[in-house]
Amino acid sequence: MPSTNKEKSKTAKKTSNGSGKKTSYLREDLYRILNDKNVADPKKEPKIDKEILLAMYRNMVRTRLYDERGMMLQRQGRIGFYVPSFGQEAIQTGTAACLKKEDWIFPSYREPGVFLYRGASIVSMFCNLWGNSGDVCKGRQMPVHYSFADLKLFSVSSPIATQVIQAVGASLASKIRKTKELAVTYCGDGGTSETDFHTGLTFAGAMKTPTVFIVTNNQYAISVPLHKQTGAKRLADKAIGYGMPGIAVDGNDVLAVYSAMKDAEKRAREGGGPTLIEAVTLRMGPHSSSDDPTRYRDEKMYDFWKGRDPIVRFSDYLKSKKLWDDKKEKALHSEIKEELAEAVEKAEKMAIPDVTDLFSDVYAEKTQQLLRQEAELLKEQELRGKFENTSEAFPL
Ligand SMILES: Cc1ncc(C[n+]2csc(CCOP(=O)(O)OP(=O)(O)O)c2C)c(N)n1
Ligand SMILES: [Mg+2]
Repeated sequence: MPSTNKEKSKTAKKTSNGSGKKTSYLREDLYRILNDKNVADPKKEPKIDKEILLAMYRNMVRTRLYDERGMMLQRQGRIGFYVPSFGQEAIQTGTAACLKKEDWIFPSYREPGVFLYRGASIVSMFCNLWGNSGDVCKGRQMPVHYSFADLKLFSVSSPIATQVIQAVGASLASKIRKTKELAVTYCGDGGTSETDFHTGLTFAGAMKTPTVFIVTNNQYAISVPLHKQTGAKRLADKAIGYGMPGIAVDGNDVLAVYSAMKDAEKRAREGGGPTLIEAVTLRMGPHSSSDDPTRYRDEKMYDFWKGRDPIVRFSDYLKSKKLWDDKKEKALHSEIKEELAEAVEKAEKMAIPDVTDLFSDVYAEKTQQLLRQEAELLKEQELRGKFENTSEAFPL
């Protein structure tokens, strides 16, 4: 079982060296199961059914290919905006794989893999990117702001860390109702500087709510590097101040992420209260399709993390267990690419939302003011002709 900072609180050592050896950008305090050669430590290796291992691998590849498709659609000018999660597939999959369908998920905007693992419709996710009539939110949300109430996947919202307090509220409700459902929430390293993060963890610690806080430390908040974000050496150490266990894991080692999450999930489910998991990785893509990371990122650090691709590492592990091979890899890629192509074709064909959808779902019954505004807009449409989608550029 991974030990938390209750038992151990090592700070990160400076990892660079001037000996001519390749510089390591990996903190030494991280919980790891796969070593540098991608071999699992037999003492720590979690017991995971073969079907689950393969489902996890599939989800990581599916997430990567979904992200690639999202970026490509944006570059082709077919959608306005995209936020990729390149390099963060192990964090999303390793945590999602530990949850029950009754559990609540409050994601950030960089967790498409959590939606996919949970079974969200890929067509519906693409419809959100187009903001068309097939989108759950009928085009009233930003792209990548997915929302699946039936899967207990709370709507993504852009203001950083707002989901943290929402998750604590949901898990407090579950504690009061004695349902054994837990709530998991994701935020970034930048998110830990937000008031909502502090408020959420204060309440969770004091009320011992069944919440798991996943902090994806991808070392940047847009262009702001971690050392300018906080004076803390380890984000996992923030847990101490709120009276909960915290653990820092190698976010590119899906087995380590899974083990830390299993431990947190068990604690929450059995009434032991919340846990903070800091999953350390590097954001391998741009912040969003509007960003150019080459203007600010440390290229040596980038190259280092490129050599630690979580998908390659997991595939090496699965190959060593005789569960995977190159033929299966090829088949998986073509199957997923076909699935994505079909989903894109379906989603792109959907009509734009009806203009009256601007006024629906606000209240159970439209107020006088909404009715008046709706009538005005319809009159305008009569005069000018049907409104069309003219959003070619996205400002963010
Ligand atoms: C409250 C708030 N402040 C600022 C922003 C602008 N903003 C959008 S993303 C972002 C960076 C967040 O970084 P991090 O939490 O590390 O998550 P990451 O993008 O790395 O996944 C900022 C500052 C915002 N959306 N909300
Ligand atoms: Mg970040």
